[in-house]
Amino acid sequence: MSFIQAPPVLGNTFESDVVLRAFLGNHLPAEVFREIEPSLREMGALSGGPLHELLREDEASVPTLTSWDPWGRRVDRIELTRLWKETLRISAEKGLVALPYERRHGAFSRLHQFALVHLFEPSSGVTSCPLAMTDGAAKTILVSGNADLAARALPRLTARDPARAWTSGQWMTERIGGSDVGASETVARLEGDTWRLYGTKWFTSATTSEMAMTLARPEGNPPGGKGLALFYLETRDEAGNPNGLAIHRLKDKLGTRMLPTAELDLVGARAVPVKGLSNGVKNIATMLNMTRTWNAVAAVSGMRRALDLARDYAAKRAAFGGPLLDKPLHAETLADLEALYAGAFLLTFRVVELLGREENDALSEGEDALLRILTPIAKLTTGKQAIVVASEALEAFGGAGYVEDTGLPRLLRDAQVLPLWEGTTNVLALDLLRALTKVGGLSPVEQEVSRCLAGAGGPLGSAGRSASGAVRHAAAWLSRVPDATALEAGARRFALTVGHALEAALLVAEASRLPDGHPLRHAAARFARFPLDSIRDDAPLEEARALLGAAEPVPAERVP
Ligand code: MFK
Repeated sequence: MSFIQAPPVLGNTFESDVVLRAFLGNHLPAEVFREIEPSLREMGALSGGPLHELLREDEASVPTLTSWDPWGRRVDRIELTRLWKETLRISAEKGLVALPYERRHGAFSRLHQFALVHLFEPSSGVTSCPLAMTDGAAKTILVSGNADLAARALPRLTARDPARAWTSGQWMTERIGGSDVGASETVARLEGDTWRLYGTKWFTSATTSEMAMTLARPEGNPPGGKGLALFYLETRDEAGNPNGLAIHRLKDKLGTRMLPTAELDLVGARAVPVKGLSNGVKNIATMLNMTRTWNAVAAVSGMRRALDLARDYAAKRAAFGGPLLDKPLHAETLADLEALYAGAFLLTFRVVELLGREENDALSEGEDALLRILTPIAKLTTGKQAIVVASEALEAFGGAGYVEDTGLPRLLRDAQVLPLWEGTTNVLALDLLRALTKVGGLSPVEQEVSRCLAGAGGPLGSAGRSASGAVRHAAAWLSRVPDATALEAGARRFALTVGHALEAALLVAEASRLPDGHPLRHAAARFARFPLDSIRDDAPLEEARALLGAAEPVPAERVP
């Protein structure tokens, strides 16, 4: 019998996640941690066990669209995969959206929710997408002050009974713009006393959702994002017929393949304005900030899963006379990825912690500005890191990482969406500049870094100096940048520098609270040796333009 390699296996993913456990131990009151620990242990067992097995069995399944019934009636019915039906049921029962609205643990309810999401997400087949939008819709309706909508939708969006629970879509992208949402072409017309929407939405994720939040321009409104209004619509009427919607087709995507993403026409869909008849972009920003937070959690949970598999494989795969884990270069490679994960986790869960405090009126002075700034930073920084970790994890499996039926390529495909949807890296870098203008500069970040580094000595002290040096450089660049063009051109390098510096600083803060030898202390020291600072003081835009050939657009009639 020739050699057969044992595949990687997962254990209880809560018990094996040293970073999650240390963080919760440091940030939750002991009685809250005691109360929620059984739910986390149960989710870790489910996600590392039966749910992961179901994901592997159902790996190749995709949702299907049936446009017509046998008698010629338009039905536009989407059939979900087996895993999706199961994970939607589980997520309702476990309260993955409901928990922060029930507020059983006050400001700590968000930590409980997102710790569960972190464990659930990697085995969910990206059900996290509709859950993120559902959470975003619930919060947006809640803060809009629209009592009628709150009474109708909130009990459904936060239901724990799967038979009653709704999910929500977030339909923004049109053919004309995914980033430049203000250019949207969808029109809202008041017919009698009902608003009806007409237009095309080009990417509608989780199109099986019972409701959606969307943008449309009331007739007569000016162009731009201010002229749009935020609307609520239900996708089916009482009889189950589509509410003025026609689904064209489902997208054939690189990843998130179990997630039904449709192109659809709004052909007189009945809709209700959520908050006035203008300022649609501003009003949907609450939802965007929520889904961007979910995005960061999905990024770190994907990293954890890739590393769990790569670590287990390295322990059992022998080459050149011993396990891979004993090879100095393999150990170095995986350790760097572990440090990346730890930094990304702490940045993301700092946002989660602040979000919980904001929703329970428990923010300290200046922390509202910090939350506004950290949300785009966490989204853009972790989205990029998730791809690095997934790609390296695949490489750590050699050829097996490139073969579909190992399930490993999915890790990379699903990571690739994270810097792209909910705003690309560049859009988020520009959002950071928008946020800094609103809050009056970078000082909330500088204060956060100082707080993190206070009292750190020894190896942690030198790690802290790397973090503070990078933030100082970012602040200096921001104060010296000559004009708006140079500011925009440098925005991505600036944002990533601030993101990496914050991760390093948060690692130092966390490690300082843990005993010598704790893995997070090693992660902090290792992370600070990464190049944190990517700002270039002389990055002439003319050079970039010359390099691109200052391309004159090819006239449309010459495009083949
Ligand atoms: C597991 C994770 C799952 C995640 C779910 C994925 C579901 C997938 C569904 C999608 O992909 S939906 C598509 C996602 N699309 C985007 O994220 C849009 C990306 N584009 C942007 O974010 C643009 O920057 C933006 C549309 C906001 C630009 O629009 P405008 O009209 O040029 O914005 P403008 O004029 O700067 O801002 C308008 C107002 O909104 C301002 O307020 P004021 O009027 O008071 O000044 C801004 O401050 C405010 N605003 C904008 N972004 C904000 C914000 N406020 C708070 N937070 C923000 N993020």
